[in-house]
Amino acid sequence: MAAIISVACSSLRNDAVSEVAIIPQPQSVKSHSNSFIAKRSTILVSSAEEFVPLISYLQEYLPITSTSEVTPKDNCIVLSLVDGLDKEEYRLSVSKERVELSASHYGGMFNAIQTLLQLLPSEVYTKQMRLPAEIKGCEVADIPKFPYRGFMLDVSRTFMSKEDVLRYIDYIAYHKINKFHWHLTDNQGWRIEIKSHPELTEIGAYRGNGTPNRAAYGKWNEIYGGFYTQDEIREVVAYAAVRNIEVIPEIDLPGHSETLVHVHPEMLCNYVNERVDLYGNYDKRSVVCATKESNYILLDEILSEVCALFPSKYFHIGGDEVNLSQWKSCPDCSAWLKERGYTDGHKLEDMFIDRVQGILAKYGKTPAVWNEAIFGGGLSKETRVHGWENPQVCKEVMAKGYPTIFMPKYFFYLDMKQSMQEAGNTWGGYIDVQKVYSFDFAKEGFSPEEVAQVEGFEAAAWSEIFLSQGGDKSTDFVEYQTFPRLCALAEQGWGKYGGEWEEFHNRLYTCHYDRMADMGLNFRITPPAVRFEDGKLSVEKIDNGTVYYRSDDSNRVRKFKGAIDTDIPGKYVFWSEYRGIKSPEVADSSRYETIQPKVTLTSSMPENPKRGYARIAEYDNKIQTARTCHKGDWILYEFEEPVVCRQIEFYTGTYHMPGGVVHTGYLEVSEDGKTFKRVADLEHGKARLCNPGPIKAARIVSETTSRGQSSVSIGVPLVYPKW
Ligand code: TNX
Repeated sequence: MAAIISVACSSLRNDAVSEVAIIPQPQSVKSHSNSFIAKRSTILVSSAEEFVPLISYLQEYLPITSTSEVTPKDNCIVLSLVDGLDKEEYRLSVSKERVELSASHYGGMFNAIQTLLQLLPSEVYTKQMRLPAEIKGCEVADIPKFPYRGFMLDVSRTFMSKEDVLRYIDYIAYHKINKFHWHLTDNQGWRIEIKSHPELTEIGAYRGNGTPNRAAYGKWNEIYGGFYTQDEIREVVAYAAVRNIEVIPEIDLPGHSETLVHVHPEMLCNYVNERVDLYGNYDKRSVVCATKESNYILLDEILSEVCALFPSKYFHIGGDEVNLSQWKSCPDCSAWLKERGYTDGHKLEDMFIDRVQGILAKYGKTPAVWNEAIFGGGLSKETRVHGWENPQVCKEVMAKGYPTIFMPKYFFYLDMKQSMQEAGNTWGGYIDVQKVYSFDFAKEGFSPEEVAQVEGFEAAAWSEIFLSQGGDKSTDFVEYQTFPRLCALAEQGWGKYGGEWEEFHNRLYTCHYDRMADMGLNFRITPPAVRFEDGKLSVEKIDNGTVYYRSDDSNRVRKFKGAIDTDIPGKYVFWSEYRGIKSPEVADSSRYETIQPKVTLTSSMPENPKRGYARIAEYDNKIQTARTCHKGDWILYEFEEPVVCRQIEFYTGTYHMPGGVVHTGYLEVSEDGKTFKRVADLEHGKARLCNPGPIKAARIVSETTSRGQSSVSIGVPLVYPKW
């Protein structure tokens, strides 16, 4: 599968020319055999004032002394300020005598340094580089194609500490990502200190256990969350600036504002929400009223402080997924529409965004928005639009003349699953690193003139499910979801100067895996591909891990050495491992085949008529209750015939998505449909039985009253037949 392209990373032997493998691929790179050996005596030289912060940055990785005085003739690494190069353009030249990095601007020099790090052994990323060390011989001339190469991190849904954010800034900087879009507020938490409104974080930064913000994922009994103080925000902004990264804040308005309106209920529309009840079904209105004048005063107070913290010209104000029905139910908002003869609620959105645009203008900022916000037509053409729905929408945005960031969910949403059996969302499809790399303007019908209008790319780490997947180690899961998909995004944004997928993939696993391992990243390695033909089960390695397997018959882990003779291929599970990092497990597709024995569903909870219980007979996943579960509630599955199988799973919530679950409870099964035996406790709303006896009926029983969710989703039983 992986083409053998001569990419070598290990140290040079004799005079062989080792190809350098840089990610993202530079515009031009010529390898040669004259490597430079960095020693303790090597001197780092720069006389340019602009590059001063970069000297200490580089010294963190390469422990050599620096001078700003006379440039020695040899044994030196020189950062030269030259004329005539573009903002992020650079040259890098390695010879036996010296290494020279040249740029006309800070960004260009930072990029040169990143390339330099990739010419060193991967150990450089541990910050414990031993000297002497080889810097591979080459001449590089490089410039990115797109000025915006972004990474969006959602810290509202899953809070990440300042330290974690700083770590992330390092990771993305290593990939020449130059924009950090910081999604600071959403329905699930307000993460930025506002001095004039301390209540926003005092109340809005925490969820659960009686706070006004409903908890998720069964954390009902905990108060959890966090926020960044203004000093911490300044620290992140400054840290990012050293790393050529501009931080763009987002305060998501007027929708996705549940936290804001929970802290300030007076910002809500003028009607009472009938859904609030004693069981913690919080008022889930998420939209700021568009016609209350006082809202704009409050927003001005908030936004003025945020604007002052971020030097970036752009300020992201959201504008996505506004639930217009909330404005339509509001007597004031609907009167506003009526007076003007409008029926389309988007007109209110235009008015709202226009008002916020006016506030930002006072503080010298230009808005950035999600693509839905521009279709009313009121936004100035300077507005930067993040096109997230699909490439076609991006095209429409561009046709209107807006600077556009490409981030269609089908390619660049890092919350999507990387393969069927892994955790993640699915509504943008499965996205693995190859899919990210596969985005191609020509294939999507863009002309070269249109491409010239594109400002850049962005990958989005939405974090609704991070907490539930990683628990206390949720940041590990963020890393897993981000890398190496972000490597492919970086390549897209830089200009995709490399070859086809195989060539990029080769650079990735032959060299970049080591770098990511030394960075300390918990990245995803590609599992092997499984093949079954003529009674022989084999796997093909996709990268350079070692392949292991085990079978259902024994738990012994074995190294895969050659095809396995079997007539039950689904019994075997394979994975690869590289430097202690394990790929997801894979198997022949027969392992995942399920059967659908006839079953009826009843429950002590009334059904949502639109997603009723009869759907279970069709094995349709859209089954839902009309209310949350209380202690003692049950869900009963009755099979027409007793089911005999090798494995069965009963689950609530959406598989891999733990919202709408029976959080604490157990499963009982019955052979005769009358007497039940408790067999398993629920974990994340699920229970799995291996090789159970015949099952005529099964029942999930809730042991707690769930707070903060308004319904339970009921999954269809997953029944895996006997081999
Ligand atoms: C849609 S994309 C959202 C986010 C969610 C994401 C989950 C966008 C502008 N809004 O609030 O986190 O889907 O995939």
